[in-house]
Amino acid sequence: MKQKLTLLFLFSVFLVTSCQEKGTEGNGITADPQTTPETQNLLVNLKKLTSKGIMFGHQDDLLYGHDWKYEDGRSDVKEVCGDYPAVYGWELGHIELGNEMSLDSVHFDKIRQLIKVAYRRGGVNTISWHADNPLTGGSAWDVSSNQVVKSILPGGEKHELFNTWLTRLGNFFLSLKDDDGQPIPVIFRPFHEHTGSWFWWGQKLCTTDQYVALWKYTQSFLEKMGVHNLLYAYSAGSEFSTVAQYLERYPGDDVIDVMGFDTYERNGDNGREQYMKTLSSCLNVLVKAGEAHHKLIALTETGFGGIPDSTWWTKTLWPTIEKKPISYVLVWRNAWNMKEQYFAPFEGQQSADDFAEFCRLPRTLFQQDISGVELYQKDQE
Ligand code: BMA
Repeated sequence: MKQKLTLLFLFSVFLVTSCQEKGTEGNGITADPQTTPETQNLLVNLKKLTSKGIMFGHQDDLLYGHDWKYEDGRSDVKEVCGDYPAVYGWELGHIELGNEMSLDSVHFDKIRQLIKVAYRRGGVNTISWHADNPLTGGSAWDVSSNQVVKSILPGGEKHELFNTWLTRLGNFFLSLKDDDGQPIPVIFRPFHEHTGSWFWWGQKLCTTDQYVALWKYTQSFLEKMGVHNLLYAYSAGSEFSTVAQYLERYPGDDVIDVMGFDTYERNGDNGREQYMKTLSSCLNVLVKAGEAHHKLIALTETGFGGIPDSTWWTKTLWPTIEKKPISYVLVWRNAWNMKEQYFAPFEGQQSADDFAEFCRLPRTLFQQDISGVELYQKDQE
């Protein structure tokens, strides 16, 4: 009997410690069990906000626009509809190299400063990371080797280099502080569009196990650095048609907070029909996956480059997403130095009036619609 009790005791100790090691005891809210209260509040409040509407997001909105860069207070979106987006996307590619400027020629100091501005307004910040290829030294789009992910995992020849890169990334996250020195929560969306094969972490460039290990390693590295202001977003391309396909490389409920995908309308025959069909079917799958795993869902990137359709916002995008419980829709950047690359309108652009109408819809949420919501405060209800 005594022996049995001892065994039982030892087994319980094993269970408790292994749960603690894996962090599975959690806080019941976010994937990282130690996230800051503001980050937890953000996730809880974003989930609630989905009943009110869909937030609009724009990549690099405050940094530059179609024909300007670094002008305080400016935003192409605001100039067209009178309000800032509710969600602000930022890009950290080249932070890993220790550079002062990103791959899009933007100073990381400026990004840090504007993340703070957006946070002060009560907006939501989300960060993508087109990290260079650590094995070849090429860009994120260098898919010449399928050994890259393997090479940066423990035991791989570029593992130490990757640790250095993650340290630089983590230091940036640690530097995001409000006026009181408290960490600013952000949604971190690395290794995105992995269902396609155009980035070194893509479908044909690594195995499922390697991709999942990459996520887990990254998250635990950042946690060990003391980074606890992140919600982690898993964001596929549109190459899936079932929940099983969507979740094929899902790192797990203990890693991910937000689920999403990226898809774009392209010029060409049936471009609009094709886009609406893909968007709608992927959203149906995303809704199911989100419900099954109790995750916040979002259309993490979309748009129609150059917006050659004057009613795109109210006749193509909105009818396809309006009934879905997504948290936000983010359109990509208006590159000041590439005149054809823009995804939000600017004054005089052919879809500007339609965008202003889209902004006025009761269920599209821009900055003023969410400023009163206090996304980072604990709900008093
Ligand atoms: C891409 C394009 C590139 C850019 C990259 C990272 O989709 O916008 O011009 O460098 O995103 O922001």
